[in-house]
Amino acid sequence: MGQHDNRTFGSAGSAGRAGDADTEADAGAPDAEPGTVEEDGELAALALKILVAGGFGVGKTTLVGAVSEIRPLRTEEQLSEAGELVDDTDGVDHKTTTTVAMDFGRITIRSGLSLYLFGTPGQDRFWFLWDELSTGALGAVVLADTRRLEDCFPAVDYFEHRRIPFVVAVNCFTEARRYGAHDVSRALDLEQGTPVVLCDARDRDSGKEVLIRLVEYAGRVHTARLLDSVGPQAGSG
Ligand SMILES: Nc1nc2c(ncn2[C@@H]2O[C@H](COP(=O)(O)OP(=O)(O)OP(=O)(O)O)[C@@H](O)[C@H]2O)c(=O)[nH]1
Ligand SMILES: [Mg+2]
Repeated sequence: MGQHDNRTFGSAGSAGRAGDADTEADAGAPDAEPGTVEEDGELAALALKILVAGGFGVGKTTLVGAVSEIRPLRTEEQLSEAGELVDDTDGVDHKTTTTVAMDFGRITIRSGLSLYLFGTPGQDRFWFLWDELSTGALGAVVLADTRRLEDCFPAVDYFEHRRIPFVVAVNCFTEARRYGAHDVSRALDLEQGTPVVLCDARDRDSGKEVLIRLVEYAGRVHTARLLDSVGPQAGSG
């Protein structure tokens, strides 16, 4: 995997284009490039690109679908016998489909601020898509299931190495034992300050809260980096 370092705060980069993916719905992607200024001088809605990542079957597609105000684009395919050899479906027996390219949705957080949501595929064989999907992302949500916490290690590693700010959102499946945010943070050996939130991926308000936490956190991280980059004299004048 390439070592891209693609962080832009306030820019959605190559966000928002569904391309020619074999999709099940028209995602309603906006015509205007995200994060731009309208010609009449009005500030266009700021659109930020957010990734929704995590292990197989943790609820990424569910989360994007729950919060999206447009009909989400999905690229689900049946889990096949051929895929059994390469797909790790342990612990997710009831699942019959899997994301093979990406999910796409959009949510307006407040007037003038929208998020474009890109759900990643959960299977290892689609890792090659991650660099493309993460280009220009403000930050990421790493969904976790406490019954299979190790499944989100690769996503945590991925974002830490690329210095893409992320929050860990524990999807509280009813059957799963509850753990506090602190326990999850320790178990994942997260860098200090990385937020851990508990959520229900099926619930719109819950998903929205996760996204707001991420935007606030990523905003702080990017601002701190910007101040760092202008040196110690910043803020002393
Ligand atoms: N009980 C419960 N079921 C959930 C929850 N979130 C998702 N599910 C179910 O779990 C299954 C997996 O959800 P998906 O959203 O497809 O998971 P995914 O992470 O997109 O899966 P991949 O793309 O294949 O990696 C689906 O059958 C959902 O209905 C949850 O919070 N609670
Ligand atoms: Mg999915």
